[in-house]
Amino acid sequence: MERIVDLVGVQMDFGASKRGVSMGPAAIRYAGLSEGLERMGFQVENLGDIVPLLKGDTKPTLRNYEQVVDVNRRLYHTVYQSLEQGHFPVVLGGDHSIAAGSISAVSKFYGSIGIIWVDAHGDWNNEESSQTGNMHGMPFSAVCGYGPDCMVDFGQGPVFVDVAHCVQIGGRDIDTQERIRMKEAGVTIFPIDMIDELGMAEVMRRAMAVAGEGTKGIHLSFDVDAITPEAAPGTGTVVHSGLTTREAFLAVETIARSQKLVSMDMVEVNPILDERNKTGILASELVQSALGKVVF
Ligand code: 5AB
Ligand code: MN
Ligand code: MN
Ligand code: MN
Repeated sequence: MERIVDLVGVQMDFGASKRGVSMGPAAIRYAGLSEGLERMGFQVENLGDIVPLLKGDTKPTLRNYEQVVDVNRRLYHTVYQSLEQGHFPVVLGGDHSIAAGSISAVSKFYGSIGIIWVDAHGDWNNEESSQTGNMHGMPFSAVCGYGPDCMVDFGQGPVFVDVAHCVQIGGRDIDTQERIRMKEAGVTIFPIDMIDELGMAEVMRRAMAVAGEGTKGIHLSFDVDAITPEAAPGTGTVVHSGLTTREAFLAVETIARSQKLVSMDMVEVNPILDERNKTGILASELVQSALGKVVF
């Protein structure tokens, strides 16, 4: 039976300070994602893009929260329906605030999932700990029940993800309060220096055990700023000395081989800051590899 991949873009940049990441879905599509997935033997259903409201309420601690919450609610329903149909949802961002809606749906559908969060950042702030009020710095905390609840509670009775099955990979720019909150919650963290020491292969073996054992599936949330800026310049919050492209591919290839992946987000591609769609192409290839594209 042919597996069906649902591609859903989210033209969201209200969760970030810089504009332009809303054009990420177009850039990843332009790089040939559908065609690549079809060559791999998938049937691809293009669900189009979710477009945010033009105006909405805001507050200093949760910037543009009305638009962010509204988009996450709509994305929640889209991803939930995709899973109900037995499809594999791939969410293209857009800023990372959208992971709140996508993961909420996956968690509600399966009851028990693991999360692998590949990112230079922790995304573990809430309205009290955040220094910026930018909601793309909060989704990981939100889906685990550490707030802000407005990002994940759409009246569906949210199922929070158990932190015991959550892994952060590639972290190297974590806020002070955020670090304390992540440690207290008990997230398994493989920051960049630990990847240097252990090598990505060993990190992924450990990550798969944490996220995969005792769960019904794994959700991958991949922020392209995890990758070093020389290779992935097209993103709003670059941090020096990140993952090499091969480390990034090894991570997603390992996840693919486990056959435990049930959904994913590919986010934070900003075409305005990119060089000839380098980051868009990389994002498109990483999605294909996460879905099992083989090197040889
Ligand atoms: B991204 C920062 N920690 O909370 C904050 O790009 C940055 O989705 C968040 O990982 C970066 O605003 C969010 C300073
Ligand atoms: Mn992020
Ligand atoms: Mn990031
Ligand atoms: Mn970013």
